[in-house]
Amino acid sequence: MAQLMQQQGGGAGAPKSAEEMQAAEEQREAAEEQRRAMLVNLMQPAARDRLARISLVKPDKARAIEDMLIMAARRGQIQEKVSEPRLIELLEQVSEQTEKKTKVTIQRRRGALDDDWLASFCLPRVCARPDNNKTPAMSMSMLGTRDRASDSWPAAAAVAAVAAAARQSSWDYSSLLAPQRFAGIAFDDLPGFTRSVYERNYALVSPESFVFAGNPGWTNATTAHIISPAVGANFAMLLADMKAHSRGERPPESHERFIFVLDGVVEVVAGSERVTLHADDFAYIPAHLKHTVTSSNGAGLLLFERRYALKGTSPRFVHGGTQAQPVLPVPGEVFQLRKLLPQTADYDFNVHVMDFLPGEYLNVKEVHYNQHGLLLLQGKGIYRLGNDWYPVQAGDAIWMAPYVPQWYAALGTSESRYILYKDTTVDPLHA
Ligand code: UGY
Ligand code: MN
Repeated sequence: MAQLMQQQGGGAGAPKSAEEMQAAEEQREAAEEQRRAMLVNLMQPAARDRLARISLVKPDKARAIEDMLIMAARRGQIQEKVSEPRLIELLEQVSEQTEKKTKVTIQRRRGALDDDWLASFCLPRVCARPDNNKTPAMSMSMLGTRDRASDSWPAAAAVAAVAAAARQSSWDYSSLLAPQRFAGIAFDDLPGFTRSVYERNYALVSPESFVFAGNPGWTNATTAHIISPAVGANFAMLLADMKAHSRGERPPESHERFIFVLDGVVEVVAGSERVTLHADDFAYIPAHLKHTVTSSNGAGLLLFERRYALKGTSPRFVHGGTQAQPVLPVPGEVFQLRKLLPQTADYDFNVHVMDFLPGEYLNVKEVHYNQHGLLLLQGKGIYRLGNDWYPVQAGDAIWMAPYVPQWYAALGTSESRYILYKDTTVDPLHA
């Protein structure tokens, strides 16, 4: 032990006592253990095995990849376990970067973590999308936490492991003053923090509050009901996370259903029609029409459902692509408006898709008897609901009850798009 103390106690400062050295060793082991636990939660088993094999021959490279994954997790940029194919991509990127760096003689100094690397984990709601091309880029991975039974890693373990990793690399306060702080702060990393609010006549539900759970009408899929008649709405707004080989059955006969594809591909069979829908496509299935929604490889859906409220009318099965719908004139407003359902008296609601350039805002500070369910598909801005003003970003969902004052201004650097349920042809004298 004396020899060990001599070896390790060299350098500045008083030699460490045996107890101190033991405590330091125990701390190091605990930190390593927590790091291992975190990595287990960040990678799928096949990815872990591959990295373990790499570490046998290239321990430094494996360690660097682990550091990057931990840092990405720390920034809230990993929401799904890293798969083996994803890990292979990352390994290739590292090899390319190492190659580039060895070819260049003068190189700007970078930390252990390369920002390009982090960018590859970036979710649209965390990072700006300068390459915005009007294509909605929503995916289920940005729609927040799954239910407890799912495969997402426990936040407490992650936080503990991140803390351990930080401790291990000594006191590193550099990020407090680093330029990245201007890129946006991941508030949802703060314990207990959420932007979700529920008020008498509106709700803002941000993705960290979405709770996905099994639903008897769905096989191999989970759904999150964000709005339902339980809050006084005349409709339900839900997200469906469809895994491979999943299926959704029709809702009760009296319910009509609107499907908007956020991610992946689904097949809808409704009566004698069969259509394949991709991201940004939609379908409306009238009440009483038997149908199924299936996905072979998985998909993310937004659904609006309601009890059909009209009599003596006959809405038909409708489907299409959002971009193929004409932009409609909106006198006095600047946003681009598309309506996804026919504007006839057969439909008791419509679904609007509204695009705003940064800096554009609603001219009318609306107050009306129609109800809304909204999902912000892209961009960010400020939503006024009642007397409150909320910063909002892609992935956020909003419920607006009749007569709630509402207003939106698009901010940031990329275009904003939201999809909006709006009840129509409802007699305002009929509560
Ligand atoms: O049509 C509407 O009521 C829509 N302009 N409302 C909204 O964007 N909040
Ligand atoms: Mn409105």
